[in-house]
Amino acid sequence: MVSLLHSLLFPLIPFVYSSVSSCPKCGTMDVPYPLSTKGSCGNPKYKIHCNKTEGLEFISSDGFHYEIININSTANRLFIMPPLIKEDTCQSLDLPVGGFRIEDDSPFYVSSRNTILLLNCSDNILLSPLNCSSNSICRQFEENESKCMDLLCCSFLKDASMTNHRIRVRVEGCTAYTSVVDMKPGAPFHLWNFGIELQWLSPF
Ligand SMILES: *[C@@H]1O[C@H](CO)[C@@H](O)[C@H](O)[C@H]1NC(C)=O
Ligand SMILES: *[C@@H]1O[C@H](CO)[C@@H](O)[C@H](O)[C@H]1NC(C)=O
Ligand SMILES: *[C@@H]1O[C@H](CO)[C@@H](O)[C@H](O)[C@H]1NC(C)=O
Ligand SMILES: *[C@@H]1O[C@H](CO)[C@@H](O)[C@H](O)[C@H]1NC(C)=O
Ligand SMILES: CC(=O)N[C@H]1CO[C@H](CO)[C@@H](O)[C@@H]1O
Repeated sequence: MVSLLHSLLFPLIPFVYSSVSSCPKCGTMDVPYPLSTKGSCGNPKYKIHCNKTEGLEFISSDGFHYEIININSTANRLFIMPPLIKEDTCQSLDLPVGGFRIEDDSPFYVSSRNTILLLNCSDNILLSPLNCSSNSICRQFEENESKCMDLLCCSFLKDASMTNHRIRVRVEGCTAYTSVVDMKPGAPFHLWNFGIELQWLSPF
């Protein structure tokens, strides 16, 4: 009986295995299931990009590449680098595509642990639930990022009350942004955990 079972199951194993297998490492980084760097592994809905020289990258729905800093597959989270701010300006490199955006039907979303700092804002955005006061934490960032100094800035927690599929920047709105994960009130600047934390829904 055991050997009959074995002979029945054995030919199936390679097939079953390949349909749920995780992808090979990208450089030194593991690519845990369901993340997928190519069609033959992972789950295709969880596509990320392996650039052999740059490492793992998350690609937004506008085609902008964000470096993946680390992945926690237990918590279904990945942590990406906010876009750089263009030299001598206060403009995020992804400003031309309107900032960070993922499709509404994507299993990835911006987690509610991100505090977003919007920089170089114009006054017409003051109505929203943003903290643009002179003691907003974005002021501390400005002081450490001189290109954005003395321009209007705002901060907010990306919580459940707003869309978790985009961080918007635009000319005549705010032209740059960054994000701090798990911001503790009063934490000194050098302890801020800069990055955008994305979470993914399990594939079942
Ligand atoms: C890897 O990234 C570099 C620098 O951004 C780019 O020039 C190159 O085309 C990328 N390669 C792949 C395979 O994506
Ligand atoms: C992954 O996330 C879980 C849950 O938040 C946490 O307990 C664990 O320490 C994290 N693992 C790593 C390697 O950070
Ligand atoms: C701030 O934004 C305005 C457009 O809203 C832009 O013209 C200006 O160059 C930006 N400032 C900097 C320092 O990038
Ligand atoms: C803005 O943030 C600062 C610093 O966290 C806080 O002291 C202040 O009460 C906030 N203001 C508003 C209007 O939320
Ligand atoms: C590295 C750096 O520039 N740190 C500065 C950040 O801003 C605070 C004030 O909010 C300064 O005290 C730090 O020196």
